[in-house]
Amino acid sequence: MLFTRLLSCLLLLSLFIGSCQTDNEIPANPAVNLIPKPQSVSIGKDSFILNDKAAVILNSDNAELKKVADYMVSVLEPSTGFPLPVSSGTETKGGNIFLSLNADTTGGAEGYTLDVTKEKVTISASTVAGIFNGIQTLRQLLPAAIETRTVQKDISWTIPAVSIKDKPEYAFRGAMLDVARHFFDVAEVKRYIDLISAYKMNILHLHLADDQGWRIEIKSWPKLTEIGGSSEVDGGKGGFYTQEQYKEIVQYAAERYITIIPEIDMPGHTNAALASYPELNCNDTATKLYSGIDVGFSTFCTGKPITYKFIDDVFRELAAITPGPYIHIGGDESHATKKEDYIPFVSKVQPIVTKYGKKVIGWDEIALSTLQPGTIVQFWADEENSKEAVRQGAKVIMSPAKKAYMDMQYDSSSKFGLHWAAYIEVDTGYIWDPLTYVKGINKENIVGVEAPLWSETIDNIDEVEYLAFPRLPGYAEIGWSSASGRNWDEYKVRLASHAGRFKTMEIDYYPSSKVPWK
Ligand code: TNX
Repeated sequence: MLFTRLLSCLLLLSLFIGSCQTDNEIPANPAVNLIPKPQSVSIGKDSFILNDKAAVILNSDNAELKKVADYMVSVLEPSTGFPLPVSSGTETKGGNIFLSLNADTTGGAEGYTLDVTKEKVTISASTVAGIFNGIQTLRQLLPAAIETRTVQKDISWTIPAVSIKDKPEYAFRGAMLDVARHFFDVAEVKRYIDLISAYKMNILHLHLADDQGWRIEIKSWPKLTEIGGSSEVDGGKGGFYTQEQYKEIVQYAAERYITIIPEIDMPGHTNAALASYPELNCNDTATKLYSGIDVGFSTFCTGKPITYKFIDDVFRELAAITPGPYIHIGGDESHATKKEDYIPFVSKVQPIVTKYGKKVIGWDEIALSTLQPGTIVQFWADEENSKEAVRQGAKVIMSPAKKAYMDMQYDSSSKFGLHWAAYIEVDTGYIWDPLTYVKGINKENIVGVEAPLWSETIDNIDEVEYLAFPRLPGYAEIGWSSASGRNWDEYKVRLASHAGRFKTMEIDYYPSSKVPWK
């Protein structure tokens, strides 16, 4: 069997250059199957074979570049077993991977070029973030087995000759994880960071507080986690991140060029805080912990000074451990807050955030209030609110629930998920353009795209993966690739070819019948 396979492989080799895989995992040239689709790809004739002699050569002794090289080795080493020593110098010898910082800024803050010839692999960019993105592309050019975490003996680590120039359409390409309805621990969040970074997303928004749980240690208000952190949907034990653990997540994300956006939702979605501190309630009585999935029943007491002292303490502590530029104040579905209280509340909270050096993000309802310059509105449901935000000069993050909510069921038979906004099959999730989705919200108004994942129905990382995959690569592509190059019939074939990667990465994806899996 092996002999005939090798023979046919040799025969094929004389027809066109491919790799002699003993497992037939890469039927097509992986360069045509990249997700997100690069700006330009030109495919050459030869291929590069990575072997145990390969080294990683940096063109400068920039410490950040060295870190990214070490990251690349940590991705490539476990499956290949190759040592891939990293050094810097002017060496140009064949057989190696070259990571080069250059002065060509046409790729912007995140673009890169990737050149693979028979002799060598070169990733160049003017920023280390660009090099990091090039490494994600390189992963996808290798056989899917590159993602296994044990040494694979019989694989030829072939990379097709290719010349790629690439840069993103949007600077903001995000995913959101609701760690409040169900808690996900540090290891689970790191796993999610690894998965989203493989598709070049650069934002992870963590929904850290809601009715069912408060998930971040606030040292000046310790009962938030002591009491508010102890519950979750369906009566589970909940959990929370200490500030040290949160910093560890932030650091892990930063090493993958991902910015963490922390959200403390208010004035509604606050039962966990209201259960922890009686004084935050208008009647000075703590509420009971909540483990259901209703929304819109809780509110801070917007008329009390202690409420703003509380918010100030929370955002002061959160800003101090959040290097990223944003803090998300929620603001959605505050049905228990009177409109005449909601509007001044949002006006009072924005300057608290900016006082600590952060930009405000809020769900689209906050546009009912006067937005401070620099505040960003996240469109999820109400087009009028979002257009009002634009009228006020705000920029918008596009997260339309009918398209981008990964907690929506694929169809009525989906094991997990809700369906209040829509059923979102993989094609439905892919076929939309942030630029045309809401008339009157145009390119100059949009910072980017985010796909939220609410966790009422999921409580471990496998269930996260079932809802996020295979939709998430599509959202990553909508954020990264130009709309003119996107079309479902072409994309679905590329997506199908990623099944091997999903499997070796042990992603529990939903095998949608819309995708022609091989
Ligand atoms: C609406 S989206 C919500 C969340 C729920 C979600 C469930 C948004 C800003 N609010 O509180 O978890 O629906 O799909």
